Amino acid sequence: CCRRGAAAAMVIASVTAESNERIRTLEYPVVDLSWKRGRAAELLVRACEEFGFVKVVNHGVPRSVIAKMEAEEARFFALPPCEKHKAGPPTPLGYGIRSIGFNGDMGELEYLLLHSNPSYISQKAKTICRKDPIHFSGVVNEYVKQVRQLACQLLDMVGEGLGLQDTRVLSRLLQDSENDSLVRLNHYPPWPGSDRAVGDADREPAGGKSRDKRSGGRIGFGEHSDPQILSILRSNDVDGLQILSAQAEDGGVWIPVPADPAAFYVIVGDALQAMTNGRLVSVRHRAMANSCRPRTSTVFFGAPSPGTRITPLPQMIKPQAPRRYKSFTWAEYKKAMYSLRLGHNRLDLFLAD
Ligand code: GA4
Repeated sequence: CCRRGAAAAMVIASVTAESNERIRTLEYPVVDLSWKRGRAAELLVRACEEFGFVKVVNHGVPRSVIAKMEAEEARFFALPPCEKHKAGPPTPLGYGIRSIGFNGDMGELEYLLLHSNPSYISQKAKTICRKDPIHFSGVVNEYVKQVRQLACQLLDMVGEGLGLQDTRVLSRLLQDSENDSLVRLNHYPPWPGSDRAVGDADREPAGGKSRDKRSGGRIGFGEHSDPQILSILRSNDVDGLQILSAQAEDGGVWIPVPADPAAFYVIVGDALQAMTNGRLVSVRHRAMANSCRPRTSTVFFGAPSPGTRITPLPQMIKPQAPRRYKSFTWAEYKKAMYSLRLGHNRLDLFLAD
């Protein structure tokens, strides 16, 4: 269900979550990109400040592009294991099953992690899809192109909403020919235990087990923030995504975000939090794998080039908002992230003195 928040006029979707014999109504923001640009930009910024997350509808990515991508993903995950392993191991890119990263994190999923560079995808397609590599790379490259455009549009709106002098400063990072953006195809197999209620459950310790302590729900991909600038996620019609509310007063509540295959979900990453000097927050999120049906999700992670310096934008530093983060390159941040567990608050390592 949807309502317009009275004071904020931010469109909020609410979801009723049942856990521990309590029923709660939890909310997350929605922005319709067919609204007037200025208004949408203002609300987008508010959503990224308050939640670090927003669902976007009327996004303009053609349905045919999405459908072809979904079909290729289904085809890939249906391959025999030996064929899928030809794309792996994930070091860090490639095909992975259960194991996430290099430090012992585990999930209930299999995935294909690719660089978003078109020539990388075309090369990789030859190992992934020997029968028709050109078709595979054509479909993935077109999807990535469309979703990157969406990410750039959203970043320009963020630039406008923040009142930056150069509104394109963020989107240019994703358009750099050396940008380090990734695309991730996830497949969460069904859980024969049928659908379970997983609402505002206890927080899992960083890099924790694959069960949620309070709800008993099965965690597909554990709690973490995305390291990049902006992530654009889409899933099939199976629920699973949960975001951790950023409001300190509720002690961190998991908000289940119902699946909507017609929408994209936007996740603020650590690099954008750093560049906005903490004004936009990188949201902690996770994926549950509780459904009796398989869940698939596709995520574009928009990142700058390795040599780009991530530093709070001068306009974001004010007497009432002193500099919060050191300056670091994307390559330095990646080095730190791969040396740490999934759930680590890695941006804290870069706090200004
Ligand atoms: C989380 C966001 C993206 O899925 C990802 C992940 C990456 C990986 O799977 O290789 C990481 C994780 C993610 C952050 C910490 C490190 C690296 C697994 C992990 C334990 C592709 C990314 O960029 O960072």
